[in-house]
Amino acid sequence: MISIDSRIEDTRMRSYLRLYLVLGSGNCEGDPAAVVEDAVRGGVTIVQFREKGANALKTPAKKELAMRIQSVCRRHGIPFLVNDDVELALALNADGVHVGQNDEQAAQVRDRIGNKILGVSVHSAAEALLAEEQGADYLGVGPIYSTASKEDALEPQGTAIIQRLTEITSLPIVGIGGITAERAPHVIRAGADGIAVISAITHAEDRYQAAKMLVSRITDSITWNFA
Ligand code: 3NM
Repeated sequence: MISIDSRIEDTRMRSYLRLYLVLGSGNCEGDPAAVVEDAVRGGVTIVQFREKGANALKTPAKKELAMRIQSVCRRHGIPFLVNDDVELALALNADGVHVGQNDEQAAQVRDRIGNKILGVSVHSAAEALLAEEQGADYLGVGPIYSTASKEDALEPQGTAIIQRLTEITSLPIVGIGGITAERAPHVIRAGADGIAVISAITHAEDRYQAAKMLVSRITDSITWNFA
């Protein structure tokens, strides 16, 4: 468990967002906990358990998988977040919750989770400002590029949305949707603190190497930013 006595500090949140792995059983051929292990060894800095889709596991199997993923995260000292399911996050004492626009209202989730990390998916300036007001710790912004990993994904917005949001909010931002090692530098240079991926890691032949490559592209872009 990440120790959060008060709301997470901005710089710590930004560093956690560097390489964000989102996954559930539907994204992985094998055991998702093994995918997480490889990915975290390769440099993933935060994990979100997102169990969605027609064949999504239901508790108790869902909870059992979440616990195994959480235990990998704890062993490596990185935050473990649960998508949408506040009940599950509280039952497991997860480090946080991520909600979308169609999930429970961010303000209500904030009330329920106290100082745990709260991430909110936003797609516009108005949604970003509302999320900030309602107590979000970071914004997930997407889809930046087209994605096959989310059934109800909106139209890709490109990196311009990230730049726009950095102008109106000081919240940490992670870009999501269709991000690959090649595209990661564009997302970082637009002002994102990090990138969130599903398929770039879960569908990679070598998940450890894929994560390593993503980290290296991100790190290079950040250096380039301040050079
Ligand atoms: N949320 P991949 S896009 C989970 O736009 C998710 O909010 C999105 O998967 C959003 O890295 C997305 O394989 C899927 O494209 C990201």
